[in-house]
Amino acid sequence: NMNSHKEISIIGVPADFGQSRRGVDMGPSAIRYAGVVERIEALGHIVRDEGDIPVDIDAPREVSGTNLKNLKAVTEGNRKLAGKVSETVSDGRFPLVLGGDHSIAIGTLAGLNEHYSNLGVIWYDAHTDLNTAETSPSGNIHGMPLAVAMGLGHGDLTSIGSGPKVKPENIVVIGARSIDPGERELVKEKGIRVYTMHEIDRDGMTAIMEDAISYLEERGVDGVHLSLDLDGLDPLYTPGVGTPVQGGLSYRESHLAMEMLHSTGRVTSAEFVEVNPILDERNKTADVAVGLMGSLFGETLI
Ligand code: B3U
Ligand code: MN
Ligand code: MN
Repeated sequence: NMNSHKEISIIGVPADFGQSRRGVDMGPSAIRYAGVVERIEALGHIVRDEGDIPVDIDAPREVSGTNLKNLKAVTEGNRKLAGKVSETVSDGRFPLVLGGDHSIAIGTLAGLNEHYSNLGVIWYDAHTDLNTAETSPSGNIHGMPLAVAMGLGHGDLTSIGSGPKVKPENIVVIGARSIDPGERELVKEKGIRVYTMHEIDRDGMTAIMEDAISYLEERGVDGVHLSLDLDGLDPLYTPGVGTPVQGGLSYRESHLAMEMLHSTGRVTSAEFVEVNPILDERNKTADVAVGLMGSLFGETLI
């Protein structure tokens, strides 16, 4: 539709420091190869590919002596990303961030925080990403970004940008089915709205999305960020992810969710993360990611 054209900046983040499987740094390339620019331009939007945030992919890996792997590299990359995201919003453009592993959400949310005082966040993921160094079973920072955004975790990470980036009551998680004990406690303690696969199976995606959207509207959010981890979908549809979890969201549920988000007109930024072309089958996961972006930006069947 001609009245809702957006100016969209694509920001690639070729970083894999938040987890232990190499290859997710090639996610932005795989998503570009799958035709992201053309797909979104075809909807009438003005798309500018800003290229990639400079990431030192050859930085040495920190494997021992810390329960926060590659803390320095994750921190540096996220500082740069936060600056770029903030600049993009200043220019009146919609930031569309391509990962990279999910630790990059730390930088995206830090950048957005410069512009929103009551941001809503939709976290589409098999995991809740609410670990801290104390609760993490892996030391992988990609399992921590939502906690960091609430101001919980290592000071190097929480101090990117200023203050907490999102209020716990402004978060909705969709698709969770692998939740660590410390994360479960945090969900209860902070009252985070988590729609697990149980609720989605029981009520259906339509009801879940209607509930999620009206929940955020009742919170009076001044923007909505979609953080979509491709492992939220079932590995049948998105096998190219580092930590696949069976029993996930379907291709059809996910498109429906994106279409419903589009029709709210409220989404102000998005990121698509964890596409790992090394683990993928013929770029299937990147293709699915680009299809979901199409629906998010207004593609319809007729
Ligand atoms: N919760 C586990 C596993 C995990 C989190 N995010 C992903 N995997 N992609 C952890 O390591 O924190
Ligand atoms: Mn995940
Ligand atoms: Mn994640």
